[in-house]
Amino acid sequence: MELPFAESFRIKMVEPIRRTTRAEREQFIREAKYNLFNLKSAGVFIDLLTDSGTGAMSDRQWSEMMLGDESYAGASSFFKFRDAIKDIMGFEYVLPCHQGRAAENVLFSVLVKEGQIVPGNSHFDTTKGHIEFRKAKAVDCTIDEAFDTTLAHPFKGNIDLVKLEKVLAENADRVPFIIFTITCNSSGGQPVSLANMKDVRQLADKYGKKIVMDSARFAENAYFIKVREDGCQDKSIREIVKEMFSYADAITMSAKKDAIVNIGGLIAMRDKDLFDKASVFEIIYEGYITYGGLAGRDLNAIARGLYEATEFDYLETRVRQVEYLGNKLMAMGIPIQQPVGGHAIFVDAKRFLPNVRKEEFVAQTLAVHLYVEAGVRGVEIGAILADRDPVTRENRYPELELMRLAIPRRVYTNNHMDVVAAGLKNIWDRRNTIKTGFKIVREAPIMRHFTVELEKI
Ligand code: P71
Repeated sequence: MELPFAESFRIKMVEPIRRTTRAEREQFIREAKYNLFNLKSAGVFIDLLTDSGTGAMSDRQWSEMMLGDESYAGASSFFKFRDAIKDIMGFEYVLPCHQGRAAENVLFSVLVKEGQIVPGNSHFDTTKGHIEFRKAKAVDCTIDEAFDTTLAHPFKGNIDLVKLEKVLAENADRVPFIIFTITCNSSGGQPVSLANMKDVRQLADKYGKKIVMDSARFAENAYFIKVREDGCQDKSIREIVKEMFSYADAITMSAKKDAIVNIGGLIAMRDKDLFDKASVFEIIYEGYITYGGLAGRDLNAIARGLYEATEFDYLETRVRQVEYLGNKLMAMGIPIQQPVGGHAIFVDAKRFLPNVRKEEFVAQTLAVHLYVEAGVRGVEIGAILADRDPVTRENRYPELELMRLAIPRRVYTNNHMDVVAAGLKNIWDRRNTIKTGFKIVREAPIMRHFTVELEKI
């Protein structure tokens, strides 16, 4: 008999979680104004709100926490952090930051000016937020295949070269850089191929532009390259990572994802001049350049996490759990973004709930139903997250209404995945009875999804 696949870790410490009753959940979600961010985590059984900062650190990472050097400047922890980034990613200059959006804030303070255009592959919302906050524009150049959830394209994070060249040709002097988000969160945790990175590099060189990579899930991207891209099967994850970053001038990273820590982020770059300029904003916004809002112990844990996340066995365990849930849902006929991404399952809410109008927030409606049904917290990646147009203030309705089920790293077992699948199946079976969604009663002027308040229609 062939031995089945099993996780490449065993569990040394556990944290109890509590099942709640349906009546409790109905009350909790009402009190939360139907915004899943407003729920107390104690009222959530399986928390798939995000894979960001929610992973389980390894025993090695915890021991690194004890070795943290908490000196204000020049701590050994900083050098451990810097050397790990240089070794794995190949960048000379590094600035720690307290998380991903802080890295965006510091780097974009140098690079993005009013009236500019930043093309990329479905920018993440904080990235777009930091671009738009500076009165610049994010232009999505993702390949069209990414927007058809039924199409099993292996690299749905790729940039469409024709779309990109059009932006570059028409706005040559208004583009400060091109941004790749790896993996592309907004299109479903979908990877970018090495071939696409190489092609975009050539275009960038033709127009004299920088490439920035938003690298929150760079290791998952490298895993997909290894298993899906022609000619890459025999390359190691570390070799692929080196090659990916060889096409970038600078990166921002939320270390809360693929560095498997609870807090942290970074900027890395090749150019000393850019580093000097970014250091000024680093000191204003984050802290001194050798700690950037983090404790020495955090820097140590990130350094160790970067090595663990770039081991094939870890990545295989990680991505196969996401696939496990995805395969179960597909077998039930539930529409999800295919192929399954690296960190999450994205349920196609428009196809799941065809009777709910887009103005009533389809993906949010599905997420509320799933919480009430099974105590599972997902998140809306749809019209609420897409926010209003900064100029017209009209609601933006994105092509895809997705409910994301993000799976924390090394946290849940496949039994938990079974509960998620069964919960969704129950809703799927009564989907035709769900005809109405929600209306917004209060919202913030930017990034409204965190604090929005809703009412049932
Ligand atoms: C995710 C997050 C965290 C999040 C953000 C907003 C709403 C809900 C959850 C954060 C990312 C990301 C990419 C590709 C930059 C950030 C910001 N993702 N780039 O997916 O996915 O990083 O949270 O550390 O500031 O749940 P930060």
